[in-house]
Amino acid sequence: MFIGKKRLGEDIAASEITDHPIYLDRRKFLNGTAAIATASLLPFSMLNAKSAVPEASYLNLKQSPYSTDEGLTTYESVTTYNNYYEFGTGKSDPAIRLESINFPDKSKPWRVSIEGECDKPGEYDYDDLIRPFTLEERIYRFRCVEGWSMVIPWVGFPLADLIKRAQPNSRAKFVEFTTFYDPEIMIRRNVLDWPYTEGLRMDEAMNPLTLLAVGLYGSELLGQNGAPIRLVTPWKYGFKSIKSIVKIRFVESMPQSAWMKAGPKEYGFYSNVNPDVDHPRWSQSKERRLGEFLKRKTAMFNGYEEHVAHLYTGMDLTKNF
Ligand SMILES: Nc1nc2c(c(=O)[nH]1)N[C@H]1C(S)=C(S)[C@@H](COP(=O)(O)O)O[C@H]1N2
Ligand SMILES: [Mo]
Repeated sequence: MFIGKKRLGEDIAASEITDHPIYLDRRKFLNGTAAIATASLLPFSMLNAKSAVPEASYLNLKQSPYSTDEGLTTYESVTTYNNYYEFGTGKSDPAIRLESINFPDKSKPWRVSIEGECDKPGEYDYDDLIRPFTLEERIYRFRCVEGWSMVIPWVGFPLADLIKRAQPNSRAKFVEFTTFYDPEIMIRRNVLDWPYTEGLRMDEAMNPLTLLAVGLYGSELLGQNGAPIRLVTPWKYGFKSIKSIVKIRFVESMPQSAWMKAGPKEYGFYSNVNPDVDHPRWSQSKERRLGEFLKRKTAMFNGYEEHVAHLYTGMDLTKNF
């Protein structure tokens, strides 16, 4: 499905691995111990799939100037500590459940429909959808509303690139996203009104920081991280980054997200990371970076102020939370 797909440690000589442009630099070994370094030279079958990046799906990615150089959260944490409520509310539920049911099944087509107020709507097979776009690697800080944070090397392309091709018309003021939904395989808890939906204002959607991610750590997304394609908006709380997208719709009025419907006093449309605006039930001033012991101060817009503050000029961010 992807260019240059190879399985690490299976058919690549150790010398070749050392020269690999994406993985075998400091990133692969970040938080990495000698044990992991040694493991990468062992046959793939002997690896713990969770502690090593399993597959190099994307090679020679363009490195994004928007990346942070902060230390990465381990691949293991990124792929086993998740929120994906359709598959359970425990942090390890999505990884366990999605591995056991093999979701999404790559032998089945994944369709994404582009709809609403645009001149070029259409329903695309996933491969056709992403083919026109240049994939890059972007290392973003990620902050969950629950108070933990990570640093993740995403692979993706700007949502703006896709929007330009869809040619939204003048009535398109917002973009609404919808997650795949199948009650047969998803846990039918009544936490949320499924399918999961999210939305962005058009200028937020067009902002160069807004990414459609198809991978992380150079590898294809796993089900628990929202395969095959999910949204990433690094200046917003994690719940905006809707997973396993099947629909992108241009609309005139502000869409209701699944979380707004569930708790309008707790979850607003904007959900911008803001240490000064608390969640009604807890403070948002600090965060715990996964893998660290001490909490750190949360930065306004998650540290992306220079890129996004202008989007909210004149708005009362206490009311527009
Ligand atoms: N469809 C869907 N998307 C979702 C969620 C979800 O439950 N369902 N959880 C959100 C929340 S609360 C967070 S913090 C992030 C977590 O992304 P990660 O598990 O890849 O770190 O996904 C977001 N996207
Ligand atoms: Mo979250």
